Amino acid sequence: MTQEKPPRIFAADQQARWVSNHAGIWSLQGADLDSVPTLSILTTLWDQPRWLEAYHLYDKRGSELFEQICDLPEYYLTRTENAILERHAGEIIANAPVQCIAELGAGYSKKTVHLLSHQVRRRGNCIFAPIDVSRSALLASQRAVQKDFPQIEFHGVHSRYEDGFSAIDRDLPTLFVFLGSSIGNFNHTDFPRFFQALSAAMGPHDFLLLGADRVKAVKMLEDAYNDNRGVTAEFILNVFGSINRLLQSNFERDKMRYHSWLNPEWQQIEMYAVSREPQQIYFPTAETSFQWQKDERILVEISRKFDPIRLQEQLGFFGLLPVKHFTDPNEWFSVLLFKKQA
Ligand code: AVI
Repeated sequence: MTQEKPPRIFAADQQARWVSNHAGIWSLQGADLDSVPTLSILTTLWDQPRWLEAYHLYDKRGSELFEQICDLPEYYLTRTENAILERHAGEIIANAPVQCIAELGAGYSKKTVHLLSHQVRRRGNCIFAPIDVSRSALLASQRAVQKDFPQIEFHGVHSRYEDGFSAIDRDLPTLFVFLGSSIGNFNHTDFPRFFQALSAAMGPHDFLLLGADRVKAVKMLEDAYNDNRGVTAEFILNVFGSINRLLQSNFERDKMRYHSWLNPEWQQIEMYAVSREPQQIYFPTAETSFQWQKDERILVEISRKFDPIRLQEQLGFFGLLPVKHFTDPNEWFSVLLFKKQA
């Protein structure tokens, strides 16, 4: 463990809680990022209907498959959002006078590079604090950012979103960045909980930049989540391999298929694993099992689609005031800038 002094991104009462075991990467002392998944998996699989929380999808293979999804011709989200950021990063940074950029679920921080380069150009310096539960993603982000922007102070925060953003000093003007329409993967309970916690953690000089995929024609949406090459199906069904490793369960890839559709009332893509035959699923570590019936669906992920104006109004109730709305020529995707109400 390296004996680094916790950086000034952390509030004074948080400094002692964060430790570094790799220069520039911080973790909460004693935090066990693996303890919650077991309980989450078992409780949601015993719900009616059965479902899973989306974060289980991102084991090593899942993260690789998601990277492949981002490059698929049908999956317009990543390239559309990237083009919006490339075009408007200067204006975004001009409207958000901050010293720190904190990215939630940073992944490899590919799109954020546009913001970092304008921040450096305009203000000369910057702290970049990606927050991610994946250590390998933080290390990859660190390598890329330190190579291209040696003047940026990099502090990777290895934690769940809420632990990470609530530790950041409220007096340090910060732009929180949450891209990729990841808010679409929150259900109707997690969504308000997330924005309540984020807004409470934000200081009076803070901003939020949010990427949100928009409501649009059914075919385009359904194709984006059911690609010709079957990468999305592989990504969704891969979660059961990861559950098998964690819980020594016996889900079998060959005994399930992928199904997705746009639920028009909820304006969300729903992604399911469907059992091809009746099967008993055992969880030896928890000494329990359930019968997965033929054609019974497990909801693995939802991806909600948004009306940007309504979203702006909704976030106003959390004390987040709209500053600017950026979109692409087809109006497929929105990047929204908010300011925390002082
Ligand atoms: C990460 N998230 C925003 C993606 C989405 O579009 O909802 C996850 C995804 N699932 C299947 N394809 C992409």
